[in-house]
Amino acid sequence: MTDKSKYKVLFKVDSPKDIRALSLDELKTLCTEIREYMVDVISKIGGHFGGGLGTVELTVALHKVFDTPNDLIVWDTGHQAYPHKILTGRRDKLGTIRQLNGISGFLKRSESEYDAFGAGHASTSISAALGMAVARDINKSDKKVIAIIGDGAMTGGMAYEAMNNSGIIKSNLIVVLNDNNMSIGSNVWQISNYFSEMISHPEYNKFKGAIWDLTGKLDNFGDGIRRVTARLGSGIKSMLTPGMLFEALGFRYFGPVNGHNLDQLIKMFEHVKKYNGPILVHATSEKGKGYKPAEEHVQRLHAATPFDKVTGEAIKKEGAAPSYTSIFGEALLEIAKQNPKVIGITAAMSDGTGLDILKNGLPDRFFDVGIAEEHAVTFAAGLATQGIIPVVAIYSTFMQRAFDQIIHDVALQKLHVVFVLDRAGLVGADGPTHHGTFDLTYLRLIPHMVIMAPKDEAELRNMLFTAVNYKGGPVAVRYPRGSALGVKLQDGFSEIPIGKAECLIEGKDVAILAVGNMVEYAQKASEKLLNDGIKCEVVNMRFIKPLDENMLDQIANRFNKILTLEENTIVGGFGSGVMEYLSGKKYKGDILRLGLPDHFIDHGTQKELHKILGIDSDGLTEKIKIFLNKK
Ligand SMILES: Cc1ncc(C[n+]2csc(CCOP(=O)(O)OP(=O)(O)O)c2C)c(N)n1
Repeated sequence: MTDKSKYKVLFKVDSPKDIRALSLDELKTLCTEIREYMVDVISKIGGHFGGGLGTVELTVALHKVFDTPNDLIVWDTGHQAYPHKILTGRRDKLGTIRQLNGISGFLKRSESEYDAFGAGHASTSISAALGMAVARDINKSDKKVIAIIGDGAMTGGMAYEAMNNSGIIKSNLIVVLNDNNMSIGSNVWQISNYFSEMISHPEYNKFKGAIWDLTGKLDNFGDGIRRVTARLGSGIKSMLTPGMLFEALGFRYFGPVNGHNLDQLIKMFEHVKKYNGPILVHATSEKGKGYKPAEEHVQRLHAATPFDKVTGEAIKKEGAAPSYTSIFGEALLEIAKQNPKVIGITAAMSDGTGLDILKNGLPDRFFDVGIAEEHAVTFAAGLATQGIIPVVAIYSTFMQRAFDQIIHDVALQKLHVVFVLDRAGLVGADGPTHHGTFDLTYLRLIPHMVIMAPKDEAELRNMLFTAVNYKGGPVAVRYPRGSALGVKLQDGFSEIPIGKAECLIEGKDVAILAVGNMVEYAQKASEKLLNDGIKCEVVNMRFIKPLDENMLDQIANRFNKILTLEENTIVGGFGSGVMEYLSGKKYKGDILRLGLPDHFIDHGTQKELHKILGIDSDGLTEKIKIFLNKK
C-alpha cells in the first residue's frame, strides 16, 4: 500500500486540469513526487523505468502548457510514458501495470482519452502526429499536435520519412526530441556526435547567447538569420545552429533546452506554440534521472524486474534455467569463433537478443544498426552477396517491420541470411505490441525460406549450427522469451537434416504434431492422457518449412485424428501448412489446429495467458479429450 501522506501534491492531481492550477514550486514538488512514486511502485512489480524517470519534467510541462486531451500528445514507443499515465488518471493503477487485467505498459487508445495514439514499436510518433495535424486542418479545428521522440527512435528510418513529409506539408506540428543520448543501451545515432561537437564548441556557445536565442524570439529576424546561415559554409553554419539538419528538412529548430528544467521547458512550449509550421524542440535529458542506481545503470533499468529500492539490484529468482537468449548468444560466439565468415547483427537490442555476448567476445564481428530492422535485413543481404554469413537477431514482433526486405532483398535472391527470432510466441507483460505471434505465418509464405523452432535449448544450439551451415538460402530459427528447459547441453554441435521431424512418443489414438516450446506441453498432456487410457503419438516437427512430408504421409496413414500445436496465430501458421499438405493428399480424417486465436492478446504472464487460451498442458488435455469425443 502506498503511504499517501508522504506526498504533498501528487495525490491532488487526478487529471492534467489539476496541473494547470499549480504554481511553479508545486509543479517542481510534483516532479520529485512522481519519481518517488515510480521508484516505490516499480521496484515492487518491475516495468519500464529509466525512460520515464527522464521524461518527468517534460510530461508535466506538456500537460501544463497544452490543453490535453483536446490538444494531442503522441508519445513514441511508449515505455517512457509512465509519468504521463500517472498524471492522466492512472496514478492509482500504476501498481497493476503490465499485469493481467492491469493497465498496459505502453500507450493504448482504449485505455485513456489522453493516449492519442497506441505505441510499443519505435519511431512512429512523427508520422502519426503529422496524420493528426493534417486531419485537424481538414476538420478545421485548432488543436495542437505534439510528437515526442527519443534519440534512439531517431535511428529508425520512419522518423525521417515523417520529417521529410512534414516539411513538404508544412502543417502546424511540434516535435519534441527527447535526447538522452541513450537507446536501451548506448545509442548508435551518428547525429549525436554532430550535436555534441557543436554544442560543446566555444564559438557556438558565444553565438548561441547573442544570436540564436534572439532568432528564436524574433520571428522575422530569426527567419532572416536562418536564411543567411543556410547559405554559409558548413563550418560556420554549425557554429550558429545545431539544428541545421532539421531546418533542412523544413522544421524550425529550438533548443537545446534542458529537459529537467521545468521553468525553461514551460517557457519554451509557451513560446513555440504560437508558431506555424513544423517545429522541433530539442530537449536534452538524462535517462534514469533522479534515481542514482538508474542513472548509473541505464541499460539495466531501462526495463526492470522487481528490484531493491536502495541498491537498484534485481531481486533474483533462484534456480531458473538459463534463457534461450543467453543460450543463443553463447552458441553464436562459439560458432563465430570457428567460422570467420559469421557475423551478428542487432537492431538496437544487443542485450535483449544475447548478441552482447558476441560483442564482448568478438567485437569486430558485431553490428548494432540502431532501431532499423528494415536496414538490418538489407544490410545482411548485401553482406551475404559477398560470402559473409550474417546472423540477424531480431525479436519476432520487430521483424514484422522488415517483411518486404526479407522477401525482396533476401529470399528472391536466395541469399543465405540467418534470421534469429527471439521472443516468438506470447511474451507476457509487454502485451500485444510485443507478442511474437505472427512470424510462422509471415515467414511460411515466403519461397525458399527454411523455418525451424527448437523444442529445447540443446536443439536451439544445433539448429543455429544447421542454419549457419545451410547453403540453400534464407533460414529462420524462432524461440520463445524466457527460461529454457534446463536440459543438458552437448559439447560442440551437430547438424539436423533439413526438413526432418522426430517422433518422441509413439501412440495410437491421436497424433500431436508440435513445434517449438509446444512440444514440451504436448509431452506433458500425453502423459496426463495416459490416465484416461488415451495414447498420443507426439512428434517434434522441428521444421515449419519445409515440412517433413514423409512423416506426414506416415502419420496420415496411421491416424484419423491429427492435432497440430504451435505458439503462433493459427491463421496461416504451422497447422495451416500441415492442413494444406494433407488436404492435397485427400486426407479424410480430422485435423484440429491449436495455437493462438485470431485476435490480439492482452498482457499477463506467459503462464497466465497459456492457461486462459487453453494451450497449457491442462488445457490441451481437455481439448484432446473433446477432440477424441471422450468428454
Ligand atoms: C521497432 C522497434 N525496435 C526495437 C524496439 C525496442 N526498444 C524499446 S525502447 C528502445 C530504445 C528507445 O530509445 P529512445 O527512443 O532514445 O528512448 P529512451 O528510452 O532513451 O527514452 C528500443 C530499441 C522497439 N520498441 N521498437
